[in-house]
Amino acid sequence: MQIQTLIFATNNIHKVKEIKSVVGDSINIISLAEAGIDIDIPEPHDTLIANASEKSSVIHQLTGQNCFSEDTGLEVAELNGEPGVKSARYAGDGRNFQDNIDLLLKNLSGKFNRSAQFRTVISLIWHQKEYFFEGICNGKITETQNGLEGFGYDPVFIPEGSTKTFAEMSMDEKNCFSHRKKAVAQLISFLKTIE
Ligand code: ITT
Repeated sequence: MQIQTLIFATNNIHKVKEIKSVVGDSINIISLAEAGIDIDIPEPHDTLIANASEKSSVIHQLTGQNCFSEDTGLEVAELNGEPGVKSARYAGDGRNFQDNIDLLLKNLSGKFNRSAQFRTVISLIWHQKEYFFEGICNGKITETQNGLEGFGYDPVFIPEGSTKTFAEMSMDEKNCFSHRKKAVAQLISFLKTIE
């Protein structure tokens, strides 16, 4: 079986680690840093799919290589789907994980419905054609933050079927529930079908 190589159009090292842990040896994933590409990829759109598409297109135009990107949002029911596509910059352009968590807990303070979902959209550009894959993880937002693993909103998100936040889990445990893992599993299956 031939191992496929894909550039992963992200500057988020946590995403790179998680996705490499899911694909193992099945795909050769090259991060932007490993490809020597130093670029701040814009995310100007108001949907995950459009932003994912923008990121993969920018890197495809730059390199001409097969590549993929993903855009992820935390969608909270009581906040009408916010922070959603604005998850990285919820509390401002500083993109600070702790500030984002603090604002989220403040906006949910006193709210009974804590339901939320993480949603990941992958845009794959494979031999000039674009394909999309989606993964969703349902769960709830905690009252206080717990755990030190992971990144972003992990300390305040408990996936359905667990009593721990993502930040209290190892990467392998998070992968049992994760939105990103579900989307990547589809990407892997797709690449297997077209070999
Ligand atoms: P790239 O665009 O370079 O891929 P980014 O961090 O800007 O990296 P996103 O716009 O997709 O990526 O991320 C939105 C934010 O959502 C991210 O910065 C985290 O704060 C949060 N986030 C994404 N995935 C997460 C996860 O699995 N666990 C916790 N928070 C997550």
